[in-house]
Amino acid sequence: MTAAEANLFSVRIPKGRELPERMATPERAYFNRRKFLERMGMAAGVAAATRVGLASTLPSTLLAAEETPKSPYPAPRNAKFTLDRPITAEKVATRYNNFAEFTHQKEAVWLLVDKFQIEPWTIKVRGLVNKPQTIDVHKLIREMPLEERLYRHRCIEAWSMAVPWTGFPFRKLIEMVEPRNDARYVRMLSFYRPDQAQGQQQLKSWPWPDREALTMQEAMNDLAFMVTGLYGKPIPKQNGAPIRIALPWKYGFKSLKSIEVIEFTDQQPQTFWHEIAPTHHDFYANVDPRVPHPQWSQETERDIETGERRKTILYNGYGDHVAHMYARR
Ligand SMILES: Nc1nc2c(c(=O)[nH]1)N[C@H]1C(S)=C(S)[C@@H](COP(=O)(O)O)O[C@H]1N2
Ligand SMILES: [Mo]
Repeated sequence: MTAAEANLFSVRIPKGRELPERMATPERAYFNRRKFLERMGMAAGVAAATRVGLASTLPSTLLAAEETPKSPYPAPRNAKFTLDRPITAEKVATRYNNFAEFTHQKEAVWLLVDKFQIEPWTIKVRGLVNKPQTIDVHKLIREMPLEERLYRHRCIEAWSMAVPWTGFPFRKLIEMVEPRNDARYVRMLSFYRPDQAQGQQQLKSWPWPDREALTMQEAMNDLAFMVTGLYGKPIPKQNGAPIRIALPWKYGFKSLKSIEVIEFTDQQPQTFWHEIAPTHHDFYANVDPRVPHPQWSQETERDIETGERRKTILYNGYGDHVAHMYARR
């Protein structure tokens, strides 16, 4: 046996399940296994073994590690979507959240998500489609063309931010499952896990899971964006990991987080906030400064980073993309 071979067989091969916790989490998407192997002095061993025809005797875990695809983050930015204000600081946007499943205290959501399990995660697609299916979210991320988009976000509570989401057009997923001609609405459901989300334990009488819906035309609009990343990294739990939607022309409550089910229907679905408080949340919920909330004006909004107030714009400034859909209502 040569020195290289001896070296190879004396190395302890890390098996997948023996990986430290930090590599077994979604952050493994960042983790460059090739570099890891190099640091361990193993890549050289693999190369040497291949040269001397030993590859077939190598443990398959080692070869599989060589083939692990690299992280899709950060994805290329789509230059079509520009902002009229600075990007909100990452620390602000990831520590000021609306996520009732955990708490109503916006500053505390990020501290309460530890027990929330996002691995594994599947999306069940059902209803009026030719190809109903259950999709693994990692598979979806690998197969969809990821891009980064800078979007404004406007909450019905009159706060706003501007962030770089990473994801893919909702339309791409819809085309994949082939909706039938009688599909007129798309309904999305989030999770119900009171053991992992203390807000669901406390608000027992609420109609969980949170759910939202769009017309087919809205869902197919170029702006409707399925989000899997934020600030060039996998999206944090508090912002809706592992997959949420961003609908920047609508009030924030329509942008459902942590989506588990997508369902195609022919009837307009009942939605979560509409059911809780119908007078405050209409089905469309398009940002409109002329229509006040029952308790406050919607004419201005507050930037969550600077505290600055600015004028709210119809459709949150996205009229060029969406106004045509509402012209004859
Ligand atoms: N599942 C779920 N999705 C949700 C919510 C929620 O409570 N639960 N809140 C909504 C509201 S009101 C807003 S403003 C945005 C906030 O997203 P952010 O915390 O990433 O800023 O998420 C929306 N999606
Ligand atoms: Mo919101």
